[in-house]
Amino acid sequence: MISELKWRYLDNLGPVLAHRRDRQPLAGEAARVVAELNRNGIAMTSVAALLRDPSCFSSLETAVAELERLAADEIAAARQAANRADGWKTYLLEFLGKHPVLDPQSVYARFALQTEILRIANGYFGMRTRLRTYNVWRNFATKMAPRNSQLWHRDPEDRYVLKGFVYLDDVGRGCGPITYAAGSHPKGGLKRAPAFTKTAGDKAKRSDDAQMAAVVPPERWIEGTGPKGTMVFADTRGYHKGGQATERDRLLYMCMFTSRASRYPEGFQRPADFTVPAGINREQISALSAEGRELRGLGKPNGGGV
Ligand SMILES: O=C(O)CCC(=O)C(=O)O
Repeated sequence: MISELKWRYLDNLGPVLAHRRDRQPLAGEAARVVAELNRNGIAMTSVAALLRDPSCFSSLETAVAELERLAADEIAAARQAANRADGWKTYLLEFLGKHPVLDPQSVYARFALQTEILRIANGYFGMRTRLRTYNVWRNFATKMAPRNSQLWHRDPEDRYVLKGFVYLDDVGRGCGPITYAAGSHPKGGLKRAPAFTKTAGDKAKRSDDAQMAAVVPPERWIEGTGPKGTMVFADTRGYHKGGQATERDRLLYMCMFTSRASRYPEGFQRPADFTVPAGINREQISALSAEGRELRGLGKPNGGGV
């Protein structure tokens, strides 16, 4: 409890006050998503239900199709390597590289900074959040036993870590949907941690299904299956696993938000001459701020688009 108070009111006081000063009440689908996140740590919605303007999703689909066309050889090679057990997440290809260059004009940044998404992130945290990374993932279908992030784990980057996943193709059970132990997020008050196995070279504690089931029964596991356009928001400080595609690849866009106080380096490469684009609002400026400092810029009143 003390660390929650310290995190919120010492380490993040500025973002908390800015959020309280400027926030507009959440309504409709965004309000439902935040309520469900608060309750379970995961919430599902869709582009059609959440976004006022679906055009950014169409632009995302177009951009990803072009990436796939340009990287066809790399994808084929990565698919060949996906069954190798001797590497880190060989089942996953990150289209924008491990550390994408932060480009606020790109569709990948614009998607994450859409008003509805940022309001969900800020509403869940109760403060202005920072966008820490984005990427496009292709999880290759393999026949191997679960490993790395396919086993239950919690993400380390902050006290709350909000990831948004947007499905660029249908995700059924055989595509390795994210699976979440409802109520295991920091707001859920789970009392017991599961037993785990440590693997050489991996800092995370990872649990198999039996170990997880001893703490959160499988009836409380939420599987993020859904058609193209499904959006999943999850506080990945709660226990989750995913990406173990067995029948068909999974293709999705992901973005991640933390508080300003996260001690982890951001996932981006931030260009030395990075500047805030004109015409964005204050929540978006905060989300694009670098570690340890706020970007300067008056910004438009919240609610403007990117
Ligand atoms: O691939 C998934 O569904 C889960 C991803 C994951 O474990 C993570 O982002 O921490």
